[in-house]
Amino acid sequence: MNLIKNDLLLRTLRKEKTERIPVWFMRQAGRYLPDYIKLREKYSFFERVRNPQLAAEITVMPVKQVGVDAAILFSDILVIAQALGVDVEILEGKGPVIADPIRTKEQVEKLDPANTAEVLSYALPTTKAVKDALENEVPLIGFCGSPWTLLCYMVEGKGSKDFAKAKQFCYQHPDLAAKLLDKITEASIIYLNMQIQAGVDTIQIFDSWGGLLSPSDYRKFSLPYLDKIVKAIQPKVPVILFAKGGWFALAELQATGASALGLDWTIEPSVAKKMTGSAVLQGNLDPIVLLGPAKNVEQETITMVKNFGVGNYIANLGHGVLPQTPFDNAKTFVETVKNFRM
Ligand code: 1CP
Repeated sequence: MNLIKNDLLLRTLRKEKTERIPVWFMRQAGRYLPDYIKLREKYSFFERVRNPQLAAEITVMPVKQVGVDAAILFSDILVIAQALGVDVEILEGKGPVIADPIRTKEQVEKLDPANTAEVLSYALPTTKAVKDALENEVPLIGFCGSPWTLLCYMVEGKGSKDFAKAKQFCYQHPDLAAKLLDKITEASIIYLNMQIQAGVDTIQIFDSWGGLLSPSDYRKFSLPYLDKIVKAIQPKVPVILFAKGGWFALAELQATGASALGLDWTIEPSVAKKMTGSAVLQGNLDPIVLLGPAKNVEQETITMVKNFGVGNYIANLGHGVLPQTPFDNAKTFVETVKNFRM
């Protein structure tokens, strides 16, 4: 085991004391980075993901250029759909598209988690290439989507404001939905174990569409599957659970035993603390603040870190950084956190 020089994130996840607050941000590896946008002209999205050297180069960019305290593997949550045998394309400006969405019993039965290690075999050389490129400077975060969020894309076939078709499928065929969620869970655990074997230091699970469910439906369609993944992974590396819009489930997400809970910007730090006691919290600046004037970025970031305080806290945005974010504002966000002392 090589020691990581800047291990602020890992120490915070273990609830140890740190000199300052660690900072990284969701979707930091791509999108708004000028050097990434240049690469996009030459290679398709999944070419970038499956080529270890390219994926490593993109993963390290925000560490070198923006100064974040952790790297996150360059990939996408949709690779789990591919592992199960579904064709997924990522179209420029449109996001994920599945030509043949999952809607029937026959389709669900055909999905096979047993092929995961083979379909996603590039994850091993890629993760190793990333670890080499990082030279033990900062920890590497591996990730997957939550089974519920994956179901949303696999049934809807594309991004959506309300994922009405995906939710309708769950209400009409709850048993089939449970089967699909089980298969996604199984593939996700295999994939996360591959990432851990190749050297990731921690895992974040993105339940990006968790907030579309009512609390009781969340307990049906999301929480049990997250719980299963946390129970399988948390004994090996710390798990961060991020459920966008899922503030109502914070106590239940904490009860899974995950090391940290991600927050979006719709919850006050004091309220999140009240709901979770001494949990490690991560978040939660509105990513749209980074589109505004630099002075406001600085002020809002200071207010955020003051309210969370140093200790048991990881600074982040409340959701992914937007593609139109000025590079300098991303940097101001990171530097403001790094310079902050209580
Ligand atoms: O930091 C990083 O960028 C690391 C790599 C990463 C991660 C963690 C990508 C690359 N995607 C993701 C996760 C991801 N993908 C999530 C969870 C996080 C979140 O909620 O933002 C989700 C919901 C997706 C699905 C997805 N893939 C979308 C969103 C579509 C929608 O419904 O709003 C999009 C646009 C993609 C494509 C994609 N994935 C990643 C990038 C950089 C892109 C954009 C395509 C490109 O730049 O070429």
